[in-house]
Amino acid sequence: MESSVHWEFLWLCILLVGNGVEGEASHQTCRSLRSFPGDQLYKTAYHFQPPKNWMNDPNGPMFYLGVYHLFYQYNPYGAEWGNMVWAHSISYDLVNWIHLDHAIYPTGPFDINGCWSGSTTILPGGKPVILYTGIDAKNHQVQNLAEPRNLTDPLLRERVKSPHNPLMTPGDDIDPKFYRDPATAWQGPDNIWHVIVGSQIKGQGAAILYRSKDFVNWTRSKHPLHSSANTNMLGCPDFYPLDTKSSEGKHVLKASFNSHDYYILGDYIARTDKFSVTTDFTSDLQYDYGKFYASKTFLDSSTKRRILWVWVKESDSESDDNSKGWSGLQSIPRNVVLGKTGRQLVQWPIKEIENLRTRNVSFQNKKLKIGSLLEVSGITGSQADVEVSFDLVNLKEAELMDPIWVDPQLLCSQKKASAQGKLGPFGFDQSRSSLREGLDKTTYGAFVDIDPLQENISLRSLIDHSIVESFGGGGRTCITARVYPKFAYDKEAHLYVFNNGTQTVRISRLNAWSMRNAQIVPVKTRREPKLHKR
Ligand code: DQQ
Repeated sequence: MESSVHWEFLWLCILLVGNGVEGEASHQTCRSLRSFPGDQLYKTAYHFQPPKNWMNDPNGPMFYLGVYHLFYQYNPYGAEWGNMVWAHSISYDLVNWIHLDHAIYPTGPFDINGCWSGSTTILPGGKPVILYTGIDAKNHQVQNLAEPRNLTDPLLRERVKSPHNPLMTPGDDIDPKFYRDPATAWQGPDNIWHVIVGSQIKGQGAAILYRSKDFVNWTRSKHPLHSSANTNMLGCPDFYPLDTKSSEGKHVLKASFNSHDYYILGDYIARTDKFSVTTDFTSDLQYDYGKFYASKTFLDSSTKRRILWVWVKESDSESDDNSKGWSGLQSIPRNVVLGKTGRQLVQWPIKEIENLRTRNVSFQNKKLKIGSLLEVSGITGSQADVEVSFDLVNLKEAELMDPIWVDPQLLCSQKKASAQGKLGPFGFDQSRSSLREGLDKTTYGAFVDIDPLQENISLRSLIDHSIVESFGGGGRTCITARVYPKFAYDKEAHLYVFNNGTQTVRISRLNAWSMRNAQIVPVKTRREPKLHKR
């Protein structure tokens, strides 16, 4: 963190529903306590969710013949993980979705125990092919290929699996439990295909590199593209260039481990097949410092955007999920670019989501005195898009960074939003709106690399019933949280801006919108495939 001022001193807060509000309202909301229809209360209105059951990783997202495709890990039989298939949905705008029949499900010895995560590669000429992990008859992880049956169908409703499956199997030095999640492949200047597969070898995370002339016969390279003592199983690797017109130069390598998605930036030289980095995976560089795992990007060829999808898991218990009948959702797709400093990525919700904005409230230049709490009324607090920026009236008063404050998450969990600093605090406090017992109420925290002498401090939050996705400093730092309000839901949800510091701050601008529902509907195109519950 090299900016001159750090956010932990800026004790400004925009807060979704205060705990006091919930407590005071308790005697008026007995109705909700008697029958607690969590399945409906917490279901999102404009985030992607299947109609029921368990969902996890996004798989093989792509744009094909004018249609966006999202596949995802899905359990057709219940709200807990298991029986993995690739479910399939399509969209024309990345906001409204149509669910189709499952795309990939167990059919042969190479995937009979499950079809796990993988990626799409668009071959020259435009054919989208899928590499995915199959759990074979011996419960080993192997890599398989599936191709569309009919390339003229923009919905790509049917696939054929390669007669050569499995194409890749773990070598003697690889534990078959740690060998999965093939990334999108890329072609070198010599036309050779390259792909990485996530693994753990001798206790270190490894992005194993394979090469192929024909996408069917793959040879393992002597050295992984990257290995790391900082990770265990290097899950769901993603490797992509930051220049959308080149397959060389500055690249991102993302790995999922310890429940978070970490990335490193480095230079990839195609001629030597070397990815050189100056640092390894550390907690400093994460896509998101909240609930966010197993993400996957794709290049949207229609707009040349790199788009990021991610699984946002629940923070409630397994029995809550079973009574809700569902678990897991996808973040709003985010556009990812390299930030101006070149040191980190910047993410922003795709602009199409703004089409759902409706009733608007906005104001400018409002002073927030010490201890004040300002309600943003006139919009739906439980389903909103809020942008706010703050101007520090008296920056000279900011506290200096204490060198022992190296872990922002620890700092935020110790201080909480109500602890009075000089300028601050700033952030959402998930526990305030989730008073129910048995929830994971981790307080998230992260630094934001900004210079408040040069720019205002900004925060955008997408609020959708049980999820809050927040983007600080124009997307330099992101935190996603799940919330399960016991009282403050639907019309009872209120939105406040507050200042718990000892200095006045100014809201330079606030713009908030209620959000309409996205249309997410099932369409049955053919009969449900026969699945064998395990
Ligand atoms: N989920 C998949 C695996 C992947 C994990 C199985 C990450 O392929 O490593 O559902 O959440």
